[in-house]
Amino acid sequence: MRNLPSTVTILSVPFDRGATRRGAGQGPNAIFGSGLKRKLDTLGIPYRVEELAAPPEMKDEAHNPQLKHVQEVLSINELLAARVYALAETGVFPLVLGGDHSIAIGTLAGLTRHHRNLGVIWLDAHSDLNTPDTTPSGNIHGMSLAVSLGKGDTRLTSIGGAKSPIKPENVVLIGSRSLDQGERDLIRQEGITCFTMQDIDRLGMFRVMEEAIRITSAGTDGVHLSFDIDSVDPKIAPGTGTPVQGGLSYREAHLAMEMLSESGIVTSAEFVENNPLLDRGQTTSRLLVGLIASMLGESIL
Ligand code: NNH
Ligand code: MN
Ligand code: MN
Ligand code: MN
Repeated sequence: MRNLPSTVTILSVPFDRGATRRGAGQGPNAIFGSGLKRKLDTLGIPYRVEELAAPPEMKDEAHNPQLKHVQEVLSINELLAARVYALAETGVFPLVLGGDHSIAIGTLAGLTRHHRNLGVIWLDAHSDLNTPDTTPSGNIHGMSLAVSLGKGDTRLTSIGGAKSPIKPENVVLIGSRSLDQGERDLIRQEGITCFTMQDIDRLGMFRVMEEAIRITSAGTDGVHLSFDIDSVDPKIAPGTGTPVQGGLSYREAHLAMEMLSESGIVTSAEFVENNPLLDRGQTTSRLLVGLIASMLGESIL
């Protein structure tokens, strides 16, 4: 029952200017340090590794407290969008390692140049649906999904050139438990499917994932997994900048990855917000290696 992708390109994105706390920029190296390559070798998955150069720290000419470090966010995401687009065109599986979640802007911009109708599974304690008008923090990592739906600052929404923006009916949020008012409004207004932690408690992760797989694969030409490690409970995944209690258990997170692998629908993925400076040893990085392996087809039996 193993569904292994034919070839993977790992794009390491050491960028953390989309968040307040620094450290997620060291996330990719921590994941490699916890044995990702060995794991892929064991699974027999051919892969290549590329690292995007983080932009130099720029002086924000017109500093906007509602859109912090926008120059740097624009610069890394233009690079990332171009790279992801090229990879998707050649048919390899792009596996992006962050970095904070603002890099989803570039990943999705690149993907939606290739896919006309992309499904998105967004596993996160948050929904990242803020805009400069609604953001409580000014941090762009809290805006990336809104940008990918075409909402927010036009410099951000136009990254990657002409593309097909994500359609709200192709998006499923899973693990939500910290939503801002503007985000709740947008979820309702756009009719985005949102499985909160309460839904997971009531339905169980198995049914939630069955639904998520059905919704994101219906009529789409690809499915992207955007995995924010803060979806997992901070007791199990302490190495992240904005931990929120009451998250996914170890098994719930793995079950989600295993079901995605079995379904065979996932065409690209990103794993973000791993902050080794806040980790307890390598707890979070090791967990990520296991989750990535499950998503790529590792099975228990
Ligand atoms: N919603 C908050 C904000 O917009 C927090 C976002 N932080 C995240 N998102 N880690 O996944 O600032
Ligand atoms: Mn393709
Ligand atoms: Mn996020
Ligand atoms: Mn989050």
